[in-house]
Amino acid sequence: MGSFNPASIIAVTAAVAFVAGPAAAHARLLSATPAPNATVATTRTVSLTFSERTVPAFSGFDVINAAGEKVAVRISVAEDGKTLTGTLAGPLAVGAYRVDWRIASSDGHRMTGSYTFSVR
Ligand SMILES: [Cu+2]
Repeated sequence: MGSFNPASIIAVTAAVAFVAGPAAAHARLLSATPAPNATVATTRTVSLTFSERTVPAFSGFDVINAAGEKVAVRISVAEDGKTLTGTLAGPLAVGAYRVDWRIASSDGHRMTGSYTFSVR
């Protein structure tokens, strides 16, 4: 117990996080704009908010039009790691869209999901 050992503290923290993991840090989609199943005026941004911090390197989404084509989108992650905002090159055309999302939460769990919305 004499010398301070950062590695052992990290190991203990990791073990506690592992035990507490599934209930404590499993991310799920809380809300999105446009909302799932919504019909909205055109928009240039799509944002998704998750219940836990996501790992940016493994998190993102695609916006797919009715023809099955991906719409170019530039994604940024909020400082709290929970909200992913995609900025489109221009306003979305009228039509139906699907958002396919994939995230990793800080406990290492990966999740995917999808929802649709329409632009009128
Ligand atoms: Cu989890």
